Amino acid sequence: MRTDQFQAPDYYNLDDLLTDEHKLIRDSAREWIKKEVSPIIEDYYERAEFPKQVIPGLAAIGGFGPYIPEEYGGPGLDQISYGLLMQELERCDSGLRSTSSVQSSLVMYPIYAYGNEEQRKKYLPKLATGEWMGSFGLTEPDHGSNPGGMLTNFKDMGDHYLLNGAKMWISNAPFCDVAVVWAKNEEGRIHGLIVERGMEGFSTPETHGKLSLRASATGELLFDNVKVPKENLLPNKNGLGAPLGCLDSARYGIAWGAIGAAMDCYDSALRYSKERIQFGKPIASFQLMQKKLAEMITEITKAQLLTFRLGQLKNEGKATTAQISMAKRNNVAMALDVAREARQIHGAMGITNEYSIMRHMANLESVVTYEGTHDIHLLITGMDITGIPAFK
Ligand code: TGC
Ligand code: FAD
Repeated sequence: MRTDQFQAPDYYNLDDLLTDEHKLIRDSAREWIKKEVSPIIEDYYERAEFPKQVIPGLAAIGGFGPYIPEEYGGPGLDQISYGLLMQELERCDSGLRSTSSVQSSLVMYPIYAYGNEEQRKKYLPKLATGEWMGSFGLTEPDHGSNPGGMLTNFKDMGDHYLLNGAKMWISNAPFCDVAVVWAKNEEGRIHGLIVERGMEGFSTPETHGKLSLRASATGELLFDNVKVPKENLLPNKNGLGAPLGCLDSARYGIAWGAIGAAMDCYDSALRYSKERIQFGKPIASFQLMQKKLAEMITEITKAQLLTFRLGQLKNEGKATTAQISMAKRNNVAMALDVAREARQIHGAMGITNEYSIMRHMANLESVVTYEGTHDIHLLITGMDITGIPAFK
């Protein structure tokens, strides 16, 4: 079993900008991961299985709804704490962060922000402890980057809604207890519905054959004349802006998370390069190796500063969709570059599961696609700076 020797790079003393509470939250998460998750993650990744036994621990470190107020069972933390938690989780594995992101930003957030008091009280406390796990159904087989074209629909049957359609590529779907599902009403307006496992006609088949994000369960959400009680409709926001608002929160978490994956790759590469001897010297003594390491730490540091500032804006309620989009795109692309360079530094060892590099690299291929592809985020920045949407 591999020992987790991770030491976090902090080239610009970012720690000085964190509060004692931030550091406590981050360090507790790091300690829990080293003890409970790092020793098992490679095994679960190889088996293509999510390690469900980590759910209570994830809840205990505040990994489910970090910023949800205490009155609904959340820890009521600020946005920088949320970001630091995502950084630590993805430092271990993007799939671990995904499980937390989906539960927090894509299930708890819409229930908190768009739900009524009964819905908040019914669902949020159980989601915060992990007693219930949730999923978020936006993407469909024929509508990924263009969710506004979705076909999933519901009809008003008087005393209930009748839901039909299919969602695909849904994280946590195979074991979710509840799903926040986006569907069109008879006028074509998008609404969020809470669908519960056990409702007749609702099934969640698992998607197999993934070569990325293997320690996260992905599946479909299928609705065949599902009777959804009327009280399960999220009443306080509708239209495409409702699911996109949830994505703002999840993309923000990914911006932090991707830095964690990059930090792990860099830390491993730095250590390996000082230990590995070729031509009678540590490979870290070669100029080309130092160029790689110097560029890696520079890009990580730039991403850390960008994201910390974004966290301040988010705490002040001022972060825009376009600012969040830029950080998601930049940091994931940065992490992929860092992972590829780190893989080279490890030579042949880099392709084995003795190191986390190849797993991070494969995971990041999902992260660069989900929550808006790299190119969709370029177009979001393009639209923001020119005022001209170029999606269609
Ligand atoms: P567009 O016409 O631009 O916008 C429709 C309406 O939505 C409003 N809006 C937003 N509102 C709140 N928050 C945001 N972030 C918003 N972005 C847009 C917009 O103002 C408009 O409102 P209104 O009142 O004028 O109608 O929409 P479009 O159809 O042209 O599409 C734009 C586009 C392509 C940027 C968008 O649809 C998009 O972001 N596509 C990417 C899809 C995506 O990211 N899917 C993610 C699925 S979930 C997932 O991947 C989970 S992965 C698991 C994990 O997180 O770990
Ligand atoms: P497409 O939209 O078909 O895109 C294919 C290519 O075309 C991309 O390169 C894209 O950038 C490009 N493209 C598309 N439109 C344009 C354009 N206008 N201009 C230029 N280029 C364009 N979704 C959920 O709802 N919930 C989840 O929990 C969830 N979890 C996921 C987990 C994993 C592991 C993965 C891989 C995906 C998950 N998704 C989830 C789906 C994810 O959000 C979509 O895969 C993503 O939005 C892209 O959609 P698509 O795969 O259909 O690609």
